[in-house]
Amino acid sequence: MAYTTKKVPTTPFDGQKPGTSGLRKAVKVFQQPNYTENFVQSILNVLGDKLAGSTLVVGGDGRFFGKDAVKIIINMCAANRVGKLFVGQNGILSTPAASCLIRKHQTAGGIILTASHNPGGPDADFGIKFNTSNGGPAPDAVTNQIYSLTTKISEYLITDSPVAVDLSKIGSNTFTVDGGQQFTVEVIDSVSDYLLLMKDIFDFESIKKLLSGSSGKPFKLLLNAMHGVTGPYVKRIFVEELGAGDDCCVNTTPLEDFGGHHPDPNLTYAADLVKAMAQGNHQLGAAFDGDGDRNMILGVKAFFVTPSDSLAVLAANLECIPYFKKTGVRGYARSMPTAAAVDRVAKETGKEFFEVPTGWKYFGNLMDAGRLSLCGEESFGTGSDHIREKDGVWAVLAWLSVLAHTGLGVEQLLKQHWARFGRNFFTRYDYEGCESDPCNKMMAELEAKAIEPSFVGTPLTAASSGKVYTVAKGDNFEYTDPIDNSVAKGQGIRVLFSDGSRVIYRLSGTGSAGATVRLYIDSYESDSSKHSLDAEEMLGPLVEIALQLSRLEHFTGRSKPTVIT
Ligand code: G16
Repeated sequence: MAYTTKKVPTTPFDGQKPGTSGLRKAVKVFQQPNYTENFVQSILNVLGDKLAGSTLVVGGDGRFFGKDAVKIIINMCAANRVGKLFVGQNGILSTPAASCLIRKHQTAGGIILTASHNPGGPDADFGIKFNTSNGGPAPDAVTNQIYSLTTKISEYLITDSPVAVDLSKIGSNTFTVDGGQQFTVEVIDSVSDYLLLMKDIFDFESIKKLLSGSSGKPFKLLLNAMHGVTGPYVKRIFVEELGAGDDCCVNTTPLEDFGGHHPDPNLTYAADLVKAMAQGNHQLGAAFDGDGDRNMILGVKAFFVTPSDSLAVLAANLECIPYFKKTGVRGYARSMPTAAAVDRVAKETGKEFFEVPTGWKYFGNLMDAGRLSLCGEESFGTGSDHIREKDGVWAVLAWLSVLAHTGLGVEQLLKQHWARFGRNFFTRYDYEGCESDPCNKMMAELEAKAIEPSFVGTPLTAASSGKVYTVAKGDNFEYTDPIDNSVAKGQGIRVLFSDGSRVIYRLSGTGSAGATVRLYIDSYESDSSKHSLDAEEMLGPLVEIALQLSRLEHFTGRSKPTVIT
């Protein structure tokens, strides 16, 4: 089949600025004529002279509007002289699988269609994210460039008629554009390459043995794919390859609206998993988000592993994973609001440690420079330098490897870890869907307080308990990338106390409208007699202080958070 290119005149749309991870808006915003096309053209233009003849990866989490967007991207790539696209079958690719493919085929990058954990459907959210040739989310410099192009765009290129590709059929399709240029769309199995990578990283035999109970202990696994993209991955890897049995996974059919739920693996939105695990019949439970990069880990009777602890426990046990035996373990990192549990593992094991702003993109340079092996975030993200995205399925395989190696249960493992390193109690309060203006005022007022020199040394008292915390430092977090010296300013207000506890305030960068306030509380306890105490109780006084200090109720009108994790 042959196509010709047409130039379509267009005008810029306001607000096409990518947030923490890509452009996320309501589906209806993306469906406006030219809206998606403008953003895609700006992504393609950012590739400059690398665009002609390039190869890109395209796919997404299967949410509503995803297939339409894949078709638009195919037609625009053909017209923009891209040489080849790898497209997941039916437009499906988990975010980790897309990162894996970009790296494996050494493509110029990839376009990932997801709004991650945000709900899907005609009245919910959609998102487009550009990943660069290292497989990771585009860094700020690139997303700023894309945004700048969206503010000036005057035309986009697209084929005169839709490129005839059947996305349900695996295979290679080549077309001629403008009488000469060859354009290939290779529709690939969404899981195969990712599965090969996992088999290369982990000892599948030892995980199989654990899951079969042949090591002497019965082991049952429960995975909840939340009707997101991980369903096919979970079935192929855990059921077909590792023999875990069909009943090890639920909600494995990807749905365009995720069954009407938030595909967000936390205690609130993955309440089904918590309920099922509470029965006590499974040794490990996990849930994943819409695009498969987040994970939540639970032990028997729904014993909750905070993402900060999950990172620290894996850091302390990496030697049982063949990949790290091969590569060695370089440094560890976490995002700034993530509880500081992994810091102590880094210190004890003499590894380099980095604290970066919220956003997986900030880990990329460190990994590319060979200084970072394992990292994670409080927002249920864990991953390593095997790819440049966080990776939900990888995290479960890593946990199973550690359980197989140590012979311990999840709770036992955590308790041993705390006894050795101490425990970080952590909680995050989210106030979703607030009005933006008052939240911006609250952040400005907080920043003014935090950077005032006299703030240091101020005793802050929780009225209900009389517990006093003394301010050691206040600032708005700023990060200088040690590899390219780029600076990210204004990454969250921090109030650090003299006992090592921290209170952090940020506005989310992944919402599609209004503002979401995130309040993070982290406190360290070395006394093992207190490690089993209730986290909410332990953190109560700090929460009270954080709310007083920010006058959050005054600014947002909210007396309670929407979600506590
Ligand atoms: C994205 C980023 C993460 C970040 C999370 C929450 O995750 O990749 O690095 O921690 O958003 O960001 P925010 O607090 O700004 O909402 P995902 O899973 O949504 O792609």
